[in-house]
Amino acid sequence: MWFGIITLFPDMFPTLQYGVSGRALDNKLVQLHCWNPRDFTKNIHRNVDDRPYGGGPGMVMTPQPLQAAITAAKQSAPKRSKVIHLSPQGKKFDQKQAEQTLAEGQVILIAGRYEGIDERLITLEVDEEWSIGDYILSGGELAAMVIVDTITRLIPGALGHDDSAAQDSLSSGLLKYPQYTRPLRFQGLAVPDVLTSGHHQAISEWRLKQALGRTWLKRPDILAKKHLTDYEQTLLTEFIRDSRK
Ligand code: 4G3
Repeated sequence: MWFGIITLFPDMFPTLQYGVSGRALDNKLVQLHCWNPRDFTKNIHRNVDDRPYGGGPGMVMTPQPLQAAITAAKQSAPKRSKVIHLSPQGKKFDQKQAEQTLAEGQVILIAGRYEGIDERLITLEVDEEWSIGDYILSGGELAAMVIVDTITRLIPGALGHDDSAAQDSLSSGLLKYPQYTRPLRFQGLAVPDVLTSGHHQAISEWRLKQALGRTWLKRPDILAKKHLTDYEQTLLTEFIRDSRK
């Protein structure tokens, strides 16, 4: 997977050198390249921003250095690459979008600063706008890192064990079941007996029931969109009945 990042702060991205994403970078499963618009300025002061026409607070990123940085990124991309602007106005980034982008193999992410970027740059160069959630960041870099991390952990072999990302929460369309490790009792609380029974089918069934039940309790919006098999519906009905006694 190839990521091109357009950012005034490329030094923020070594944060991805930790954990799963760090190993994926080391193993060349992921390539991450930054282009800094400041390196593409045509003015002697290397300015990348200016005052908004019409007045108002703050500064706006000027289009020329951004366009030149995007052109350089496109030339270095392995294939024709979608250009994404990270913005609170964008379409919500989710697990499905992550899977689709992994299938495409490359993406260019624009991380804006200040009050935003000149609208004409968006018109000319941006294919889509994505948001990681309904809140405002000081810049698009943290949003870009969230997206890189989410896509990276879907790459086959990126998780350092044979566990498939397909088993993760949300890939199944459900929240994760509860997890336990040693000790068997902690502060008076026991591990559910079924998990120490050695009965693998019973464990799988319990976990699916918990995943369905938690999703019903905490994210009914997710459950409403998901088709349940007869078996899943039966387990959920049992969970709901058990939760009422
Ligand atoms: C506006 C993304 C804001 C224009 C970016 C950059 C939140 C998100 C910014 C612009 C951001 C998000 C930077 N804040 N929710 N701030 O994904 O070009």
